[in-house]
This record gives sequence, structure tokens and C-alpha cells, in this order.
Amino acid sequence: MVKNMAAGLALALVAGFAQATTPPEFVGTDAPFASNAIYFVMTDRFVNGDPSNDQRDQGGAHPTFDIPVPGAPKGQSANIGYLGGDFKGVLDNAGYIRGMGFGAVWITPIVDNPNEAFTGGDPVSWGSKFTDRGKTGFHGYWGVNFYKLDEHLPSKGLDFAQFTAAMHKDGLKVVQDIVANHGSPAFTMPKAQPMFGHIYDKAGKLVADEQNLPPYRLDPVRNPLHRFYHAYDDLVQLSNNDDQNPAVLDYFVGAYLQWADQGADAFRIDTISHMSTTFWKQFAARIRARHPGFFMFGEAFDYSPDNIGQYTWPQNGGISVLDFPLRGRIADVFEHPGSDYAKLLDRLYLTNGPYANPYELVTFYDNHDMARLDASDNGFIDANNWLFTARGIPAIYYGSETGFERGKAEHQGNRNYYGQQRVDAASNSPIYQHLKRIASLREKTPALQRGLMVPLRFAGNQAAFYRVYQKGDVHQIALVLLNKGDATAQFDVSDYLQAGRWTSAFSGAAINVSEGGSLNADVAAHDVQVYLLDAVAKRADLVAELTRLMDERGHPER
Ligand SMILES: [Ca+2]
Ligand SMILES: [Ca+2]
Ligand SMILES: [Ca+2]
Repeated sequence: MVKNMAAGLALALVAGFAQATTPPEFVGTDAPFASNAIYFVMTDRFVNGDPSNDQRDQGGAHPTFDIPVPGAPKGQSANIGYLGGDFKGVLDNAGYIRGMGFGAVWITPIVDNPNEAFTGGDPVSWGSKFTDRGKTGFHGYWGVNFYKLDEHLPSKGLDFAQFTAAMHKDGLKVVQDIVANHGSPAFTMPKAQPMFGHIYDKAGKLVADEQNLPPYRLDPVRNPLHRFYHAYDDLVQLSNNDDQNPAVLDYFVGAYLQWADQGADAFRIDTISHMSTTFWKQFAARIRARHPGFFMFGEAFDYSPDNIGQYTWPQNGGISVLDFPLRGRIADVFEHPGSDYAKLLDRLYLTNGPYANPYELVTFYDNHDMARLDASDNGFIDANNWLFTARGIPAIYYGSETGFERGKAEHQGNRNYYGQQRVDAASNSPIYQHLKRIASLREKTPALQRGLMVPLRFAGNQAAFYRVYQKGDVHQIALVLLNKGDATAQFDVSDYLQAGRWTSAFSGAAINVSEGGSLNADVAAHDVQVYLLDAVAKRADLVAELTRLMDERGHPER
């Protein structure tokens, strides 16, 4: 009897010991890439680091350099020619980007684009949409040879592999923007132009040619050069790659493996919804067979979570997406003072939502394909304070750190040249100063990068939530308090509040919270405060809520 009791006691001790040393895991995502915030540059429009690759005389009768958009109002401008930005311009500013608190740079497509301005399509005018006549491939999205670098980007001693190696040395990952749905504009030219509508293989051999024919006139059955394309159109005059053709899949897997082998760390996939999930599943599997865990996120330009969630599911390739549904609400909230933070809450989908994992979505407020955020400096500051503390991986479009060309759409200045002078002056901008502060905090705070999110209060100008990351040696509870109002806000938090010594992430000041106590804090106008408790979650209702969030994180069928 005594012996049995001793055995029972020993078992209880073992169980107690195991419980004490291995607390449950509370993790939004473990994808290593989610630790990085992303700075997105349109390479040609960031900084011209090497004038010798500008190709200023390119194009003959259809020159490609510096083509202003006609019809600009006085004092404004936009441009559809190349303006000189290149790998060297990005690398020269790696310290600037890293210093702001970013861990990755997303660059526009690097592959060879046509060497003339396009003569078909509809003419580009001030503010026009879906117009390409007179435009060049400065943006990179008009691929012709997906195995070859465009001549505007590299410098001597700085090809893509050398670029990624140098960026890595400076602490930055490289997100490569990839396209598989389409090539270049392929029809409606008054006279067929070289390269447009063509696709070349690694050896430089022509493998596809639209021959300036309208898609319905293509003959994929008899003409091998038409087989790459669907015989129907998709996006404006762009060739429409046939996602059912195994040769198309092989071509793009081969091309993008080549660039991954040369050091790309992640892919942003253009126009993902214009190809089948069958294609993407095979594509992702073949990339990850050689590069396990390779992070990818797609652009499905669609504000319906029902439509875009499917790409994230494992059966469709497990590719994350840009968070368009949340982006719509972010613009609503931060472009309009007096708006309600509650608008953001129902686009987070923290449990049983449409996404395999909402913590892996790439969050943003604007990009090159829509009007830039039309907000005041305070609106940008508030938007950044939100993006860098809420769930997801923040992506900031170049120039947003100074409110560059705010409110402007494509062909109105959205993609204008930023340049070294603006980079050098950026630290004078209050947007930059606040962005650097919150991005640098996210960079050193695992809970803000990858922790579960526990909403507390989203109302009017105030939002309060926890982020909790608990795994292995890391156990961190962050309390985020956001105020987008014009006056100081007082927060009094007691829900799920664990007792202990909390510290202000910015000032380091300590606040002791007793059992059942509350945390009172003032947050200045258009500001954020973050309080950290480096402790295992042990308050019972907090643990219960974190367990529920963990169990129900993401799509129920994932
Ligand atoms: Ca250049
Ligand atoms: Ca070219
Ligand atoms: Ca398509």
C-alpha cells in the first residue's frame, strides 16, 4: 500500500514536471518568412544606381526611355518609359530599408521584357485604366524570356545571384515577383513588333509566338508556336498562357527554379486567379521539392475572401495571398478620420475563416495596381501602427514612408521615380519616423510577428488586442493599444490580463499588475503603445481563449 502510494506520487510528480516544462504552444504561424516585414519596390522607379545600364537609346522608332504620360495637370507627372532604376539602386539602399525595420524586399519581375514601346492597345492618357499603347515593360510584367534577366537591371558584377547574395549579407531577403499567366502584349499592333507576343526558352529558342493574331485566330492544333496560348483572350492584349499545357508548367517551373537556385527567398505570384489551382498545386510542389517550405503569396485582385481563400488551402498548393479583403477596410478606416476601428475586425477571420492560416496573409494598404492610400500624414502613421502590430505580414509600397504621391493611381503618378534624393530626405518625414519605430519593434518582437491575436476592443478611434507567442524558449504576451484620434486616449484593460511585471516596449517602464488587476495607460493622439509580459500564459480564461484560437485557427477543412 505504501509502495503504491509512492508510485502514485512519483507519477504525479512526473506529470507535474512535464506540465511545468512544456506549456502548450500558442502560435499564429511558424512560417519563418512571417518574421519579416516587406518593402515593395518597383525596381525601375526606386533608384538609378548605375546609369550605364539605362539603355537610353533603345527602341529605334519606338523608344523606351522616359515617356511622360500626356495630359498631366500642371505640377503633376507620370511616366510609361524606363527611368533607370536597377539592382544597384536597391542594393545601395539596403541599409536604408533594413534600418527602417524591414527584413525583405519585394522587387518587380526581373525577366527580359520587349525592347520597344508597345504600339497596339488603347492609348495611355492621364489617369486612364487598362491602356497600354505607348507603354514599355519598365514594370517587368511583360515577360518574353523568363530565364533571362532584363538588360536594365544588372550591373557589372551584379547579376541576380550576386544581387541576392549581397542583399542577404545586408540582412535582407529577396521576394521575387513572378508571372505565369501571361507574357507580353501580343496582338492589335498596326505592324507586328519584335519580341511582343513571343516566348523564348533558356537557350534563346522561340517556343511561342502569337504572331499579332487575335486570340480566336490562333491554331494550337496545327501550329506548334500557338500551343503555349489559349485561343481566347484574358487580360487586355496580353498573351494568355495555357495552364492545361504541361509544356507551359515545365517552362515556368524550370525558369523559377533557376531564380530560386540563385537566391530568391520567396515568390509573389502575379494574377494567380487567372490560372487553375491544379496548375498552382503542381507548380508549388515542384518548387518546394527542391526548396522545402519555400514561401509564396499570390495576387488575386479580389475583395471577396470567399474567392481568394482557396489558394491558401493545401489541396491547392498552400500559397498564401495578399489580403485584399482587409485592405479594403484599411483604406476605409485610415482614409477617413472619425471612422470606426470595428470595420477591421470582421475581416481578420481569426477562427474558422476562409484562409488556411490568416496569420500568413500579406497585409497592405496600397500598391502599384491601385490608387495609393489617400490619407493625411496621421492617417499613414495610424495605418502603419495597425499593420505592424496586427496579424499578417506587412508589405509597404516604396515611398509610402513619406506619403509619396498619396491618392494617385497608375498613370497619375503612382509609379513615379522616387530617387536617391527622396531616400536621403525621408527621415525628415513624421510618417518615416513613426514607421521606423513600429517596424523596428515588430522586428524584435516574436509575438507581433507570429503570435495569436486576441481582440479586446475595436471601437471608434481605439483598438486593443493581445498577441501571444508561446513555443519552446519563447513565451511572450504583447498588449497593443492603438489610438487614431486627435486627443490622448485612456485605456483601462482588465480582460484576460495576466498578473505580472509588464514593460512598455518603447520606454522600458514597468507596470506591476496584480491578480485581477487592470492596466491603465494613456496613448497619445495617432500613436500606439505596446506592453510586453515575457511569461508563460497561465491565467485560466486567457489560456482557454488561446486554446480556442489555436484549435480553430484558419479554415475548418485545412
Ligand atoms: Ca540604371
Ligand atoms: Ca529587354
Ligand atoms: Ca489565363
